[in-house]
Amino acid sequence: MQDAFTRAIVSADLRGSFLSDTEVAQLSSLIASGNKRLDAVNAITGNAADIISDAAHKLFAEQTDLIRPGGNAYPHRRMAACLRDMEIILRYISYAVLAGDSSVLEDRCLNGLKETYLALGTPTRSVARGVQLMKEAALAKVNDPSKVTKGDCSALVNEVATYFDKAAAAIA
Ligand code: PEB
Repeated sequence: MQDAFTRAIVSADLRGSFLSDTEVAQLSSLIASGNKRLDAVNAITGNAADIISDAAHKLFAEQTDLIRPGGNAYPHRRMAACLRDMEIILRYISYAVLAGDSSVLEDRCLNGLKETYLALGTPTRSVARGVQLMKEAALAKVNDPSKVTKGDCSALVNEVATYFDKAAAAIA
């Protein structure tokens, strides 16, 4: 697992060189925007239950077969497994946002996940759609200017979106 700092160090060490000016500049902007990042992590972490239930309701409204007999989210045991999976994926995305790096998400969550779903008979595209719907719900929370210092958070919002896209693409 890496974060933005270890990633820069590993890459400089592979070259056998000091950190480049660009790398130092990138890390200093990461530090300068650190409070925004923590606000984003907080927005996801503190609203996780809302984000998951909002996305799940939309997913089951769009794909009603999932919750009918024979569907992969039927009966309650499978529904519970589905909501739990969405929570696990969101949790790893929140770690990636904190680290400013997707390796924790890739190594500990996405690695082999599609194969697991194929073996279980869980429809992978439906899980991917669930992740996309969590992205919409999470970005609405991250973009919510109430209770935080107002400022430009577009770069951070774009970065957060990439972690959801990465997760959806790994499963679909
Ligand atoms: C991944 N999910 C399931 C299982 C595993 C995972 C390993 C099998 C074991 C179990 O049931 O607990 N576990 C999960 C994960 C990590 C991990 C993400 C990462 C570290 O360790 N069914 C649907 C929806 C979707 C869904 C599309 C969006 O119809 C999920 C939710 N996952 C789902 C379901 C099961 C499951 C298991 C229904 C149960 C399948 C079954 O038992 O038939």
